[in-house]
Amino acid sequence: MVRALTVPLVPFVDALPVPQRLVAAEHQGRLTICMRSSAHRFHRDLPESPIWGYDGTVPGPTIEVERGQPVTVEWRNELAGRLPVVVTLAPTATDAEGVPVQCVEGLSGGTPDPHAAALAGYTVAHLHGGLTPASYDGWTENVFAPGQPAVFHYPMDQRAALLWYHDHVMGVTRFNVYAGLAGLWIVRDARERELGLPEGPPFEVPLLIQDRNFDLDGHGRLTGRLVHKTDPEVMEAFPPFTVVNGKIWPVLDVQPATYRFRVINGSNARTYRLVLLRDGQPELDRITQIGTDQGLLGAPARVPPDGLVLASAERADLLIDFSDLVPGTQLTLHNTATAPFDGAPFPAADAAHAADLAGLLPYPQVMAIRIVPGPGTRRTIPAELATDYRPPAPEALAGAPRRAIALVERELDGEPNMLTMRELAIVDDDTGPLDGRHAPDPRPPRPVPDPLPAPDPPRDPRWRHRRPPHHRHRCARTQAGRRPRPHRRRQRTRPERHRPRQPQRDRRDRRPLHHLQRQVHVPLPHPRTRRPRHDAPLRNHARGAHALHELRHEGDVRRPVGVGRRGQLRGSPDQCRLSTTFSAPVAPARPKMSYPSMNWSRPKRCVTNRAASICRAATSRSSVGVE
Ligand SMILES: [Cu+2]
Repeated sequence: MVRALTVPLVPFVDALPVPQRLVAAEHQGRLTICMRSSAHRFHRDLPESPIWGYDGTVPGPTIEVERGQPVTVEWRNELAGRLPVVVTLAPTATDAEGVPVQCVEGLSGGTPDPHAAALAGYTVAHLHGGLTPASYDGWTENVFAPGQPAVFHYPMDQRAALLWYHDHVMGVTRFNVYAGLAGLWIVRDARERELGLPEGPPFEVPLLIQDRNFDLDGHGRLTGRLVHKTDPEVMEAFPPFTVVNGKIWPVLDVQPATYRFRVINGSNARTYRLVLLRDGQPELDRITQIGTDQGLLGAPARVPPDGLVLASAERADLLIDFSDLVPGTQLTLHNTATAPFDGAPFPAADAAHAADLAGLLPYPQVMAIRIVPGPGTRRTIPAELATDYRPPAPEALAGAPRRAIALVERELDGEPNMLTMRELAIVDDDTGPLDGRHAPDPRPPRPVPDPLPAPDPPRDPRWRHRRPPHHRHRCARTQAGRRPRPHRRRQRTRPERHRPRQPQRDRRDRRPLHHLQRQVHVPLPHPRTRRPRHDAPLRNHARGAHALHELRHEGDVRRPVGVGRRGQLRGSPDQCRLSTTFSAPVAPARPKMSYPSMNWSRPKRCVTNRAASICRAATSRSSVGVE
């Protein structure tokens, strides 16, 4: 029997927790973090949830480091017991009332996955965004067992930015992160200090935004046990409750001053479009974006008028001015992005009413901000921010080779589809403008190559997914100016849900690949990456950075994009339209990259108009997208 929630949770009753700070310089650059099984209360009215956490907390401590001061972390795996998450696949996409099961609590008739339930605490820590030697990067296969420690050295030779560390185990990253294994990592540098930006509490506040769901007991009460639920139509989990720093819909008290928020979307798959409201009206003008994944922008930027979009693992450095507000004023942060996010616009003025069951967004609330008495201090924002980063000039790109890489959905007979990355074709170096558009390929269409056998034969279909949750690696740039490609919005309405199942093709067409709506920068390998693995700090980027970085890391998407000879075709450009090409100078005689240990197959079919592309050759260490 499917149980229903009888006691709803009340928003904005828990104070926003600020994770414990761990300043590396105060520990001579040597830190110890223990992964522990523990208990955590996600909401005042919830029982404690069993979790796995770094130092036993959700999120883990926020590690703060200085650029140029190496840090050594001893990661101790002290996890005990089995995965504290119930993983399930609901038998139907909607419940008896036509409500999508992912919008509701509990298992929705699904049975707990015995494979997930049997997972012991094997783990590996990965610093997302770090320029890290391969041996310390936390590759998905480099797991260590409960009881084992691992000592990782991080050079921290990179720009100041908000990074995060999280579990990275092959195939189960999404479950381990969901269980709580995530924390923030802040790199600071001299340039930031010159700007006098808020640093540390109370005026610098990290916000780790995630979505979670919980089980119900026989009386419809939340038990606190974490539930990772998917359904037959949506392979990612899009849990209903928004959790910030480990609390559902918390509230933060602020003084009438300018605050700096280090925001990261740490959800497995959900994209957020954040809108700040006061009395139901958007107040986005209070927000100035000063940084992104890779640190400070060149200049401050306004957030887009319909809200700040953050995909999975994406970060934003924001200054929000509360200095003109009187104590007692309350603002709320709302999410207007449906899931899977298709880029469909939603007016910020309606953000208070953004709830959309069909869009797997039952609760748009994220958190509240309450003004309390205090000295009013308004901060002047410098017109120039970063001085150590310049995008490549168009002239510098003039002679650059182009690579075209597409995200394509690979269809598998009798099984869920998978999203993969494919190199499509080489675009001539000297034709076509480098304006972000793909020049039409004058060559006649080529037949799609026959499929090759997949490297890993599928096992339990529930462990394979049509659209894996993932996050991408992006370069320093602002949210503004992004323009999602036009897509039909998912039009599922209640009556439609009761219609007979449509053919697979049509079903998928109604569910556009939301991952493709936004530009993704993926660096291509360069000669440095050919060094032997043991002494190649950047080799990881030759391998991992070509792949979409997803929280599942199973098979295809983690596979490197093969960079073949010029003119070699691995896909069908007529079937995989490119939205963007981007290139940068590389050595003309760039050697062919090969990955003898990595076997990869071709897609059975590329999906028309579903391919976005990125092509980017790494020109310098600082421009390398990192994971
Ligand atoms: Cu990551």
